[in-house]
Amino acid sequence: MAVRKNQATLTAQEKRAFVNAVLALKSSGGYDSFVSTHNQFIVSDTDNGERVGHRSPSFLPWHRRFLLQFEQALQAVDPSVTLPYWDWTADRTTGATIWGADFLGGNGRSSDGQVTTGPFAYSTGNWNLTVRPDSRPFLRRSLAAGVAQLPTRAEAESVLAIAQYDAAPWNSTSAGFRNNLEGWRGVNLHNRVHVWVGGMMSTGMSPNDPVFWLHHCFIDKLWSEWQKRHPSATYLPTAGTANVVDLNETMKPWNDVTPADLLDHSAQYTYDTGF
Ligand code: CU1
Ligand code: CU1
Repeated sequence: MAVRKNQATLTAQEKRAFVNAVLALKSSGGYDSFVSTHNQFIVSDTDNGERVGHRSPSFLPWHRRFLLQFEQALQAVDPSVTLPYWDWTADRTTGATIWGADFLGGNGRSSDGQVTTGPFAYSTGNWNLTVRPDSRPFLRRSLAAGVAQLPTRAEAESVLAIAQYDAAPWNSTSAGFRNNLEGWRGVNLHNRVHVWVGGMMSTGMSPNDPVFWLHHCFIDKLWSEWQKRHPSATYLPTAGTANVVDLNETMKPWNDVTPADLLDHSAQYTYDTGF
């Protein structure tokens, strides 16, 4: 059984294995297809009739499936690797070890936002952005610039306490757990973390920054925790809703998996601890 761990508890060897698998996927070209897919689903979320990846109930199952596919791609390189998660309620400073040169590297420099330390620095030659919003090929970050504070544990707890999964009109104005977690409403958890990191994380091409996976792994863990705390609550809407993915409807781009299929992740992975 694959166990997903808190990145703060990884050994030096586990950090190296994760980084090396990511770099191997990048050099084989596989990594960039994840960036394209994510960006395509940001765009089609607003352009097409059906909302899938964001601003809709399937935000959580869509990313759960997306992360599973990425984790399997890493495991094809190194079967020992699982996705680590970043508990940003605990590791909440620009000096936290997640930003170390032995893991994800640090903040972007002030002149142009370029990350210059760690394995994803442009100068290493290993991390050139090919799916990118403009001609700049380097990873950019501006930690704590777009918003000063990451969400707190109390804020996360307040969202976990919301008993209903989602609500009509099933979008970025909805009440319910999903939209409060996604961050269009209320204390703003997920969206705020993208803005706090800044640079590529503030764009639809956010998977260009490997911290994307650790952020979304924690979002997935919060959903998992919410499922445990509200055992009688279910994914909504269950059926017959235009323009969003119902419980038993397949999701693009896979077309072979429904939210119902993804509710129980225990056969594929577990988390090391509860929240
Ligand atoms: Cu996303
Ligand atoms: Cu996200």
